[in-house]
Amino acid sequence: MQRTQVAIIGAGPAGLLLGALLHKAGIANTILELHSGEQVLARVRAGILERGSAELLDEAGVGRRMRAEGLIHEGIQLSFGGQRQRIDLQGLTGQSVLVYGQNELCRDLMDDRKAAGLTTHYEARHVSLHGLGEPRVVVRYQHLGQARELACDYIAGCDGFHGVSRAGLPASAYHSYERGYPFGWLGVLADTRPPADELVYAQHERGFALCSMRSRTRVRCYIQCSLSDRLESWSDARFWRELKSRLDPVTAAALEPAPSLEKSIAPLRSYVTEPLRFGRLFLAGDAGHLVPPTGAKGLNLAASDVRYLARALTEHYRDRSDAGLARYSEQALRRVWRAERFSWSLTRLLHNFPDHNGFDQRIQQADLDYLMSSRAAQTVLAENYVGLPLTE
Ligand code: RFL
Ligand code: PHB
Repeated sequence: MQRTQVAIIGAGPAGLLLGALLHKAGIANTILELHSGEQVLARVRAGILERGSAELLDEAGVGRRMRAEGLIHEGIQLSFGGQRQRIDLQGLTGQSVLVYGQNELCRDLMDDRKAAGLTTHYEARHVSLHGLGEPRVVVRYQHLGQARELACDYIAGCDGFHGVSRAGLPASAYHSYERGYPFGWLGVLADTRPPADELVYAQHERGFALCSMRSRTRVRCYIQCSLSDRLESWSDARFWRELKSRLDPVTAAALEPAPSLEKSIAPLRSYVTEPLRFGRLFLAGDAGHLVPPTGAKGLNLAASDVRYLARALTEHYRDRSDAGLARYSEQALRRVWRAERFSWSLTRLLHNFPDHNGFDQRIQQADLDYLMSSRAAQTVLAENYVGLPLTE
């Protein structure tokens, strides 16, 4: 039987970052990941880091490439009614955000973990958790066809929305709150120049669109699509045509189509599990909650959960105090719910809801109109977008 202090399920950003922070604090940890490292790195997902998330990566000792290659963005652009208008994040809040791909961040964390000689078992199948209410927990899994066991003090469930950590709990152990949306996002990654220096979020009668980027030569663009849409029916040509049709003329003219490097469809969902602790199991990141990507909050919430959890585990081992562990769920959920509220409201502001009537559409227009005419309303958006402060 192998033994560690903290077993981490999942090598996404939450699991890898937690592993790095625990290692810095001298706490032994082992990660079990369902997929191969290459598969984890092949997923194209988030791109925007709040200051607090970037600082946490510095604290974990893996911020060097992010600081060198990440793009600092001091504003975002809103495109609607044929025009583009700027929200001055820096001017309104004194803060900016960093554009740095989630897979680059995972690569940095994986390289660092390897260099430090820490154990990660990739392709760990059939993970199951045992004895969550007892002093010593055991994780069973299969690796290369062999049954294995890992004994530990605590388990961090960082295995995303479809993971086993939450799924293995009895339904009576937690409550979930959920809101589905009647649409998804179709995303394309392509090597072409971004049509603007900043991200462009577009509200249009044909549906939402977003021009994001990974570098000055690589874009990540999204359009709102129907839940029944299939990738096969979206040729590159059709995607770029549809995207342009939803943008203001200046942005549309600056966008040069290029072959897609990756194309995927993601449904949008809001979801929260309460609590985030079950005996010796703690959920962090998408394993405990989901937000629609409109507010760019998912990865940043994973980082703030992990920050609270790493501090609580450090207090446990270093100071022999369980106060942080007792507070974890409540503390993390408070920040989660604020991000849920923001992500939901930005989704509502910018998307086309098929069941909305003329009244709802006029309210949406009035919301945008008010936003662009009120510094107070812009400050509300900006302070949420750059990230609300972390409570101690
Ligand atoms: P992940 O990234 O899903 O990682 C979970 C890991 O657990 C593994 N796993 C298992 N391992 C062992 N046993 C099992 N049974 C397992 N089941 C699963 C998985 O293989 C995986 O490696 O969760 P984590 O670490 O909590 O990270 C969360 C973020 O990935 C997510 O919140 C963001 O990508 C959300 N998101 C965005 N967040 C932002 O902060 N800013 C953004 O700009 C942003 N853009 C986005 C996004 C998500 C998107 N999609 C796909 C909905 C854009 C999109 C399109
Ligand atoms: C991205 O770059 O993938 C991205 C950026 C901002 C969002 C969502 C996704 O709100």
